[in-house]
Amino acid sequence: MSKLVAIVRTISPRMEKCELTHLDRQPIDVALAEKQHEEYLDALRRLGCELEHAMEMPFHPDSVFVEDCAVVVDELAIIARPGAESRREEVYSIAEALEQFREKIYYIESPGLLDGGDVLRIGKQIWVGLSGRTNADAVLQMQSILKPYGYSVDAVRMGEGCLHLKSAVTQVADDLLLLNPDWVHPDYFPDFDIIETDPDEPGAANALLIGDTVIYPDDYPFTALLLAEEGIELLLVDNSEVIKAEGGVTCCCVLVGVED
Ligand code: CIR
Repeated sequence: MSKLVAIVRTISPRMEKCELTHLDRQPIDVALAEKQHEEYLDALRRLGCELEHAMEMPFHPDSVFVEDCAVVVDELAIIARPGAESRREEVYSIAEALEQFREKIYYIESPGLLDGGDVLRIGKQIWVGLSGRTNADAVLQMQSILKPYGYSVDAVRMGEGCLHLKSAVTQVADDLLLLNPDWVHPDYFPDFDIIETDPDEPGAANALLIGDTVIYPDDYPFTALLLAEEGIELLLVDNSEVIKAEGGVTCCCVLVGVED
């Protein structure tokens, strides 16, 4: 039997001081963010995840975005080296949380820069976005770590205005991707069918597939409708405060498959 563990972390009371790259700063209601985060954790539990809480980092505004700290595959974990200097310290407590689940833990080393949000993995295929946070050196390091285990690792160029690869494209069913064509070219993913986000909802490509269900923000109703029309089962969450911090639904957990 295998189970899915979701490594998560609480919202920092300083979340309104978060890094912002493409969005204007708007006031963040931290109490509302905490309530929405609880609902998100409930959604993870409802889909069968066991939660593992990483050490709280209240002085790190972006510390809830644990996805950026690590990339986990069945055989090993890779600890990222976040592109934003303010976020570099966040990774160590995630590495600590991962030690109980993976024997082999690798670290992206300088001059490599990698945010986990730039890594899309589907089976043995891995794509790494060359963003403002992730560089080609990190892609080379990922390749040398992962190729011996049979993974392909391909670099992806992205359009202006896109923070991470998974802001631009995520998996929503076995052979189906949700993708914003202004931010990433569909030709990178020849083996997959594509649903394009609604043109009025550029941030709408970030969805979190667990089993056959997609955790999805109710903040993008037009794209949600497109997904529902495709027959995709949606578990809608209100994600307004995380979105103001330039985050999405994938970024608040690290999913780890674990054999019982
Ligand atoms: C940042 O700019 O690093 C945070 N404010 C948002 C990070 C979101 N992470 C993600 O999408 N993987």
